[in-house]
Amino acid sequence: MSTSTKGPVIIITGTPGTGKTTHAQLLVEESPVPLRHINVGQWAKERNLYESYDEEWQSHTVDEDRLLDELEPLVAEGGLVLDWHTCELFPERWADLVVVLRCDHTRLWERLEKRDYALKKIQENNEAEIMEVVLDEARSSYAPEIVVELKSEGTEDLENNVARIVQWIDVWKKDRGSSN
Ligand code: DAT
Repeated sequence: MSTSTKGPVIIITGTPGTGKTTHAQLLVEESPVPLRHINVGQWAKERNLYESYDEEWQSHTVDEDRLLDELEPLVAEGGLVLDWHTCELFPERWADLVVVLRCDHTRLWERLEKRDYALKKIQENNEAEIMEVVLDEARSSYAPEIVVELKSEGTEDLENNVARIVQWIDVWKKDRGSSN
């Protein structure tokens, strides 16, 4: 568990296009405690935390050691939402809650097409979603009681999911209050 007293560290993960950033943004607005949203992909890009560029996949390979070094002090402060398509590199002690977003593969395909992803990248992500790659990763990296799988297909799902996470934060806060 995070040692923070300020706020929890929540990881929102899932295949690209499942709604991580959309959820993180709404959660920051609705959270009862201040939360800072870090879109880890963008964060790495802004700081050039890359070790190479993969031509085949048209994507950069993140320098994981440097990424973790830069994130560590922010995690220590607490009150963080980490939004990324993978989660297994984050140390288990960082996470208070790991949310894995899921989406029907037809809908996911449409979302990724709108992003102008190359066909191969759409296929790869679509297959990963069907095979539950990110969910398996989360389950094998964190204690089962902190991993939550949530459907993210429509606006109603988005609102319900964020309301659920807000409820979880309320309980987290109460637990902290009574144990201090
Ligand atoms: P991610 O951050 O996982 O890559 P996103 O938040 O950028 O995904 O969402 C991709 C697109 O899909 C974006 O146009 C918003 C839409 N979307 C995602 N989840 C949704 C939901 N539950 N309801 C409606 N639209 C959603």
